[in-house]
Amino acid sequence: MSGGFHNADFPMDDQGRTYHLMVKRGDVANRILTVGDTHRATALAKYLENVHKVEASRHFITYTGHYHGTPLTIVASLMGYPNTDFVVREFRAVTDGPLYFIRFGTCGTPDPNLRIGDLAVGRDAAGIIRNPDAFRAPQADPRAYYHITLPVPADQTLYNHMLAHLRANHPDVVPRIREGTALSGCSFFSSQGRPDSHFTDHNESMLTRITTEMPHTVSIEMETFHLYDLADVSVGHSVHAFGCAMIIAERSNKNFVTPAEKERLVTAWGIPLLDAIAAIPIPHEEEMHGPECC
Ligand code: R1P
Repeated sequence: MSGGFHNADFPMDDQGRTYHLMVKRGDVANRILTVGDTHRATALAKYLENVHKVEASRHFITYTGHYHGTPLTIVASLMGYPNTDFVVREFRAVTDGPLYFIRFGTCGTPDPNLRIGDLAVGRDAAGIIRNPDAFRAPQADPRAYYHITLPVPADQTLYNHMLAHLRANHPDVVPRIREGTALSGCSFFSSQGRPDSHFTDHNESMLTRITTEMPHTVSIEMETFHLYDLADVSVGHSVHAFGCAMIIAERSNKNFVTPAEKERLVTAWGIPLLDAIAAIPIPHEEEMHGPECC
């Protein structure tokens, strides 16, 4: 139990732990796999050795250990933009050197050619943000209810590394990798175009709008855009981001993954991704931390 937090701008306790994730220096490695679900994080953390677990009262769970000898963190980052923000900023505050965030999420796809089980990889990412003001003003343009941001590209070097590593070491999964735009809604429901008879969402045309305005969209989920956005504005570009998500929903025909298939996909994609993350080259890594790191 913490004795209290200091500094309202960036609260930390006497032991240097952050307010939301409860991580301190030494708790986080520079290579990070971020997943939305605690079960996914726990399932993949089984592949780490010498694991150190930090569980925060808000249910963020941070596992740090070694993956085939390489320090690596797996975090259950929960859902949406605010939780992504907590993870990236609080991890950044307790680490040195470049940080590499690989998001491995779940998503729906608007593309009728993509299938449950494919891995949608975000070459770039854009946000779909509900505009509350539009709901209180007379509107002629139905697009005013939701703003689709400009796309932010993935970190090119990291992107190339991840794809090259998967292609070279896991050729069996390569045919199911689908590259394109990752769209991140501010909600699971309204901004992703899911009908809800209990609310006036003005989102009936959202999927059509996406396929028309953003025809290269491979995924709709809730975090990748914010991850890319934050990486892009990180001082000195010290934060690097790559986002991918296993497709669990075919939005064009309403198919949804079975629990057994979802569980299978966690390791079918998770292991190749862990392999690729562990192989991310970090310049001057030894000098950065010394041999005692993590
Ligand atoms: C919604 O069900 C959640 O699942 C997707 C969305 O982005 C959102 O976080 O990703 P995760 O499975 O990684 O949480």
